[in-house]
Order: sequence, then structure tokens, then C-alpha cells
Amino acid sequence: MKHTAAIAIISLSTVGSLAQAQEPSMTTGLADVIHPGLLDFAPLGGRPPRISAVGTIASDDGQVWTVPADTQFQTAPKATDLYNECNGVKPAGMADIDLSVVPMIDAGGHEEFTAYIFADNYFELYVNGRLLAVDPVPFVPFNSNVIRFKADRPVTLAVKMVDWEENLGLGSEANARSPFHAGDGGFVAHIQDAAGKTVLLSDDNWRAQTFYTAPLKDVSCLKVEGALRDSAACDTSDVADGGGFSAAHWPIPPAWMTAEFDDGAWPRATTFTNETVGVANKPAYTNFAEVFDTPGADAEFIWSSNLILDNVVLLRRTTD
Ligand SMILES: [Ca+2]
Ligand SMILES: [Ca+2]
Ligand SMILES: [Ca+2]
Ligand SMILES: [Ca+2]
Repeated sequence: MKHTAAIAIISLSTVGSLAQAQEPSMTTGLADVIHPGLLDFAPLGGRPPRISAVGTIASDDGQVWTVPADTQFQTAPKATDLYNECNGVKPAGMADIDLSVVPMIDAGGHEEFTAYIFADNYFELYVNGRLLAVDPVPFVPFNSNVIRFKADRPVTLAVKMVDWEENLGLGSEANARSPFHAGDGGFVAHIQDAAGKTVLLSDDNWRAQTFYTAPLKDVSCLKVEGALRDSAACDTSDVADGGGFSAAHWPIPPAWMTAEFDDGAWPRATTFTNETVGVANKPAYTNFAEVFDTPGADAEFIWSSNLILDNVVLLRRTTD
């Protein structure tokens, strides 16, 4: 099916000062499974976990895309658990955390930093271009992590975020309301120095760009204008059958995680409240409100402009 022409592409020629618009590659329908589940975890007496499967799907223009994302889960070091049911790590709060046992990762410098992260659903953290650690739980149960590293300022944090999916290539999951429910994402981080002083918080000073947007019921809702990939007009309501919906994919720049990468054209991150993301029932977050909702240093939930439809989002922020 050819339908890319229906997307509103406004390029450099019509919007002088904006970056060149990049037309997405479009796919329709389910991907082929290439991995049945990156994480094998069955909670005792609980519901079966959502399977963190991976697939590939060909776009109308002949490219092959990995969905929900190409990750380094199988080879990269896993981040230390703050809270992770899969490993039986369920502290009640920060008082139970012993930072001295958290490995200090060499990020090519001397100053010590500590990063506290809650991600919906999966993150990969780079510091000054080096991959330090990845999220040990790709989909659910919801978990949180602490990462210590040594680096020199200015420190550039680059985070690959994936809002995982069950219906591979369709950007949706099966829940009680719909077998094709469009789930949401979200990322929170609080980075402190060796003395526990705040160095960086997730907020709208970060840059955020989407590289995979789905489900699209009608691709004409997607507006691509300069570096803006705006799906605000797209319908996110639950449906009985979303098997024929489409997805937009953009290639990730190879050097996106380096300190030198110019993210100046990327949109600023959008912030979302705890209520919008829905963390009240997630102890991986609430047990650590001391670092995620610190009075006077509140780490905000951030994402690209569409918390629901944007499923692979790259985030960047450099210290002063
Ligand atoms: Ca996770
Ligand atoms: Ca999610
Ligand atoms: Ca917060
Ligand atoms: Ca989503």
C-alpha cells in the first residue's frame, strides 16, 4: 500500500529557518517476530508478564525496520536495580539503598556522578558517547535503576527510550480495554554529584526526538515540518481491531549519542505530570519519591510531544 504522499511534509523550501524535514518510512500491519521475548519472567501467582518480543517489518520504500526498536539488551551491561521484581529487589525506599555496592562505571573522566532512573518501558544510557548500561526489564514489570559513573564535565547524557509493545509494528498492547491499546512512555532522571547535590534533572531543557510513531489509524494525521514530527492530530482511542494500522519510522543518526552531535534542531522535551503517566501504583517509582519528586529539585517526566504514539524517543542533555 502506498500512502506516504498523504503525510503533510513541509520541507526546507517552504519553511526557511527550520531543519530539513525528513519523510518517514511507512509500514502497515504486524511485523514478523525475530525474538519471542528478551526477558523470561513469570511472577509467582501473578498475571503472566507482557512478553518483550522483537520483530522486523518492511516499509513501503523497501527498508526493513526492527520493532519496537533495535536494542543492545542482549549484549550490554544491565543497570543496577533500584527496584526490580524480577530479581526480588524491592526496597521500601532510599534508606535501604547502599550506594557503595553500586559499581562505578568508567565514562572517561574523574568526577563521580549518580543517576536515578525510572523509564516506561526501556532505556539505554550513554554518557559522553559511551554506552554505560541498559534497562534490565524491557517491558514490564515496572522497575527503576541507579547508575554510578565517572566522567568529566561537560557531561552529555544521551538516552534511547523505547515504549515497548505487544502487537509488534503496530505500537499497541493488549489490555482489558482493548487488544490494540496504544500504551504510553515516559522518562525520569535525577543526576547527583558525589556529595548528593543535584547536577541534572529531567525537564524541558532536554532535547527529544521521535523515530517510531504508531499506531496511525490514518497517516494523514501526521505532520512533518522541519524537525517537528507532530502526531497531535492522530486518534489514540481504543479499537476492537487495529491490525491494519500503520507506523512511521525514521532512521537514527549513527552519532546521535556523541557529545559532538548537534541536537539544536531537535524539539525540546515535553513534560508530563505523574498523574498523566500514572505512577501512583508503581512502587518502582513511589518508593523513591525522595529522588524522583525531590522538593526543590523535582525530576519531571519527559518525552517527545506525543507520550502515547511516539514509541522510540532519543533524549539528550548536556551539563553547563
Ligand atoms: Ca524497564
Ligand atoms: Ca509503556
Ligand atoms: Ca517528579
Ligand atoms: Ca506508545
